[in-house]
Amino acid sequence: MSRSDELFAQAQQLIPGGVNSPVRACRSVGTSPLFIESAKDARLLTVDDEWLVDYVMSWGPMLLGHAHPSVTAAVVAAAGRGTSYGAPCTCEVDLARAVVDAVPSVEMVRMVNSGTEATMSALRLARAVTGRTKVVKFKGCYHGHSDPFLAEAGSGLATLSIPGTPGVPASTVADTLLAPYNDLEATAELFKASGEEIACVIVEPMAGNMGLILPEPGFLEGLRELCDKYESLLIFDEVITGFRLSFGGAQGRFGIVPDLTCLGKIIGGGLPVGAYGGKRKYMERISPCGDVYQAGTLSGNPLAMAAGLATLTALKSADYGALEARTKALADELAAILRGKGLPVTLHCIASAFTIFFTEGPVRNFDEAKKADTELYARYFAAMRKGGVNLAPSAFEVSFTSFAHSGEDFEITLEAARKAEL
Ligand code: KE4
Repeated sequence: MSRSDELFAQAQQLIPGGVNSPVRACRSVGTSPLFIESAKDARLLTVDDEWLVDYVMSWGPMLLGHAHPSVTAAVVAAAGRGTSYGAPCTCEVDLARAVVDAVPSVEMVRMVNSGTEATMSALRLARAVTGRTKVVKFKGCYHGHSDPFLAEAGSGLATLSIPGTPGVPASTVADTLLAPYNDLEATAELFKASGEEIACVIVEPMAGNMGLILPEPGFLEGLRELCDKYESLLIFDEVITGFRLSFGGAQGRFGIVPDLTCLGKIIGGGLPVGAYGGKRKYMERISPCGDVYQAGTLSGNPLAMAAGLATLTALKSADYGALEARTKALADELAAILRGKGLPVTLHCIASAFTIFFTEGPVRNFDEAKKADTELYARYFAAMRKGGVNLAPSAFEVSFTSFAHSGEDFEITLEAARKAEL
């Protein structure tokens, strides 16, 4: 029995499913997780002394690569000054300023501890600002695990949501309206029926939780116009795309300005950080300067702020264009190798992110993404792991590169794909 398997057996006695977040259990690809001893650059070292080229990258945060020297040094130095004060510290101001300077829509920002907290808080703020309760989200988009977002399309009318999990009351998702991603017509229908009650639209400006799906031309612009017309707020969930699609996130790349923005992952440099921000007139409604309550014991934690600031400081001078070109070349070659095996492949790629869907496509929304062959993905996952490559243990996630991925890493990846018997 491997050390990973020993640890997983112990973990399953103590932690639900043996993991602290479900996807890490690797159930959808029919295997067990590998336990990690350490990570450096684009590589993970397992507890069984195996190196893997990593494309999960902690599900997005590690755009600089693992154990980046400036991030590690910042965290170590911060730790020596104490791990939490329960009072403001300089680094909170510095990271807030870095976010405000980088993200076009953000004039003020509140730090929280996860993407879930960020979107949960942004929804509360939008409801307070508009005095309305309904929220529009898109099927297949994931905004964290707070109740209002755990809604699925009910039978009959697409707009009738039902809870996506036990424990969420039907009343909680009664105000959650659903439309297919990239479907502006269906979204306009929701506004036509309930526009006066819609507090906000929340959208991943690049969908990253049903595999990578890009907004079709006019989709985001159309959401902006609908929100303006009905005086609802447009919330960009940039937990994945923030500082990844460009230093200004998806909004910086696509030129669409939302009213509120949710951030996470990269802005913590691997430590627990989320944030929500936007126009000053909205953010000043947040307690204690406003009447909308939101709080957190470890929000703005000095170590997390130090990691985030070191990360954004390094990214500010990073060559996003070069990484995009390298990522596209890798993804194109991977897709060509897999197509060369006679497999149906739809490749979506932007910046340092890509998804290979095992279907002919097109893949414009969740229903089309679900046509992908998940059993084939599981075989691909296993073959790549055997070849020393760590992919997301789900067909509906994104592969992330980083500024630390080397040519050798990419060659190991392509060789694993060439050898894969699928
Ligand atoms: P967290 O609460 O997990 O920090 O963030 C929630 C969240 C919000 N918005 C978007 C667009 C997200 O992608 C996420 C979380 N992403 C998943 C993977 N795609 C996290 C992985 C996990 O749940 O373990």
